[in-house]
Amino acid sequence: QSQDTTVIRVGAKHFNEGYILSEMIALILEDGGFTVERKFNLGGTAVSFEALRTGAIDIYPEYTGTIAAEILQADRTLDMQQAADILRTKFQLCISRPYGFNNTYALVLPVASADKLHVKTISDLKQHPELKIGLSFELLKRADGWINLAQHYSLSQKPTGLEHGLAYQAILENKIDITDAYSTDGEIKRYSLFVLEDDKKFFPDYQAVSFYTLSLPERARTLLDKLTGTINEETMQRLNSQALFEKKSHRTIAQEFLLTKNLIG
Ligand code: PBE
Repeated sequence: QSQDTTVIRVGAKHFNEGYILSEMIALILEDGGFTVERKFNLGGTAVSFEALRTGAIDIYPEYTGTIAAEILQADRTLDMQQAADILRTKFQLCISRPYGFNNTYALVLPVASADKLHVKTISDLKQHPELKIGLSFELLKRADGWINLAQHYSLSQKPTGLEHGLAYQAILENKIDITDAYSTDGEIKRYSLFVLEDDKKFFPDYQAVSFYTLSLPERARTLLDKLTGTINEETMQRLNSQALFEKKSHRTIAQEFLLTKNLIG
């Protein structure tokens, strides 16, 4: 294997899936002979994008809907080709083809409560203004987040903010009735949560992709193309569960996945 002297700095957003996907990127590049620096303790979307834009990192995994709605602050009419053009000309950035899964936001509540309240869709929440909603801090302020969601569905609840990692515990302890889930979260199945249908199609598609600077070596991009179409929603949910319930490290999870798929040697 040829040794490349280029150091590639890989970033990660702060949640299990962010770390697992970033480890996959790092491991594939290392397997291809690159030296990788892991700069994983970044934070949310704003901080990670800023790091990429200013050249503090070269690559991190992001989601198409997040790029369009939050990073570019675009309305729904912008398609991914147009988004790619703006990223290239305005920021010298690029996105890969999708890994193969959509990780969308969703509102969830315990199956038992959904049955009792007869709610199946986000529209149904209109009948229950008394419900206590606790949402990830980021979702409270994002363009594809609460303010526009509440307007889209005419909802009057006043949500509180909480750390996404603690939201499920808060639901289990009845501190809140509803929270936002990420659709590939391992907790949804495990805690028997009901996913309310986004019946008025508020949330965009959030396809996971590599988000990187145009100066990333061509050979690195080719290596990373191996991830295209290899992870579906079920697989991502299973990998996230391994971090949560089997206490495996993000690196081990990523490595086992890549070895099984013959994506690293
Ligand atoms: N998402 C779900 C969010 C969090 C996970 C992909 C919509 C994001 O990271 O942008």
